[in-house]
Amino acid sequence: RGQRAWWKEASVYQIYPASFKDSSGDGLGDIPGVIEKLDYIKALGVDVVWVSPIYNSPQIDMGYDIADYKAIDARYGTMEDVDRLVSGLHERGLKFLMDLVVNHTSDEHEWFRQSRSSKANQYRNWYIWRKPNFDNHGNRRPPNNWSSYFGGSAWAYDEASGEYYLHLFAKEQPDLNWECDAMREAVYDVMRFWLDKGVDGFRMDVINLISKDSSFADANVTNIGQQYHHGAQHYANGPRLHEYLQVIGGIMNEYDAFSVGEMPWVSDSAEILKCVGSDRNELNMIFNFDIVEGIDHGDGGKFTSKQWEMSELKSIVAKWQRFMYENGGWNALYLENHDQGRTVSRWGSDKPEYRQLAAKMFATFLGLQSGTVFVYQGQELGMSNIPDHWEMEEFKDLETLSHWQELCETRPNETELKAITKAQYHQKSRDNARTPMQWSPDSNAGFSSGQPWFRVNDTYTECNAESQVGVLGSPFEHWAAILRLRKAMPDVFVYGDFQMVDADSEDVFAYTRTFKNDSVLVVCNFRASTMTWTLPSGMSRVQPGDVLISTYGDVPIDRNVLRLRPFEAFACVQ
Ligand code: TEU
Repeated sequence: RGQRAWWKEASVYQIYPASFKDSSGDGLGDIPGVIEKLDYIKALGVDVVWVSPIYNSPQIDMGYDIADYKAIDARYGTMEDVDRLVSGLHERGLKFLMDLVVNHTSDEHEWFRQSRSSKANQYRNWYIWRKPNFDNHGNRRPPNNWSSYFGGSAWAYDEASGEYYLHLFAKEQPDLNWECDAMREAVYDVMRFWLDKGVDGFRMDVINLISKDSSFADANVTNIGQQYHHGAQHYANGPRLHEYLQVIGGIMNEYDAFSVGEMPWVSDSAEILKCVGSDRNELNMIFNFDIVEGIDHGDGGKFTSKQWEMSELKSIVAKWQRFMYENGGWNALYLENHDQGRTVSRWGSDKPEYRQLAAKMFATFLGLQSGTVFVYQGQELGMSNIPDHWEMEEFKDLETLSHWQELCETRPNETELKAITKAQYHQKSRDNARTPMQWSPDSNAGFSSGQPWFRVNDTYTECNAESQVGVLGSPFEHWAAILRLRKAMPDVFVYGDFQMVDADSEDVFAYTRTFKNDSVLVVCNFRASTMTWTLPSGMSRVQPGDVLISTYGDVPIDRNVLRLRPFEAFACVQ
């Protein structure tokens, strides 16, 4: 089923450049720092490296606000550094993905400066400008009730021209107007510029938001009492998305390049299949948000709590594993990135006695599914969330800080709510993923010889690369073994079928991967305690010689009943 392709067999490592490795001593990671660590990345066994944005940017949203698509931010290095990075990767047989943010630019991009300069400017139409509304009292109001992801209205008023521009994210991130032919050509030109330079593909930021419904109708009122509402129904997978993606797909095909699109706020599988179906020529794969925004976001949004349920996780995983297999699409597998809390803290345990076990269990759970595996820097070490005792002043992320500010302004005296919300930040704030990479037990975790831009997680003396690389049983070596296993058995682990086993268990996540007569059983104990698990009837008993990988080094066999130790996981041939 489905054609074979190099990108289906590949694994990707994501680098957040600010926090990866600082070579200059200014406290901020940089491109030469990435180059220093290429052998480390190679040793992990990935095939592709994706680096979060390194373009010239005022860094309002850590580079997801681009001021010049063809220039490198001096804080990260130079264009020559990028050339050296690309050749260093290629020499090692690795590919390079740029992070392309083309739903919006920075408000400091020349296109926006021009656009805002006058209504008559030829760039005016490159962004989305609308006249104000006025209420019954003659007060000026935004053109509609859409909220910005970072709080407040999605529209910002521009005094000079008396109009509003749209920004689905920060007001310093104006949305590009994809209805404008010249603007689209400029974006395609940017893509060609990088592909001509030798980059191997793109991770495309919020690519499903580029086509807005041109009526700009109000969003449904979802939060009674609130002024602004989530308008995704009017712009997530909007009317012309596929037309644009087919042009993008055409360019990617010319270069045999790789694409992964980030797609928040869409769940309709038929619609997603249109983006990734093998006959569609749009994108290779997408990141969906079903797990990371589904299982533990409360009704009141990301920073309200919801106890995650195994049954929900299972139904999400089974749905996408089956769906893509049956319909010729492809999954991007991820649990972490620069926007998410760390897996061990969020869904496992980061207690010292469990952290490594949980990290290895999640590696097994994710890494043996069907899809292209994405590993986020530090995930391979089992890095954890920022410690509970860190106070608000340690947080730096725009999303968290705007949420906190709004809370302090609107509910200043609700101490209990504030405490609950802070606990939520410690679970899900994007900052959890953005602490410096922990290279060694030396000062600043070996990340920088200067003062790091972000405080180093207290765990660095125990949790660091130096103590894991080459050490049997470490999370790093376990991840490397998982990635090797995929390479050694591509029929089963890349192209094989997925079937859930014992879907009713609340504690154990088990599945099989099968290709023709070959079948492998994967068993993961998600709990920090010993669990008894009975092999379903019809499955052959687990034999030591059949075990392909295990997190404890041996397997807990007692006929067909297994006593799974805390966070134990293994895979064995059936
Ligand atoms: O993220 C898009 C996005 O939807 C995120 O805001 C996400 O929902 C949230 O952070 C996770 O819960 C992308 C980038 O990954 C993010 O870093 C940028 O801030 C955003 O686009 C705007 O470019």
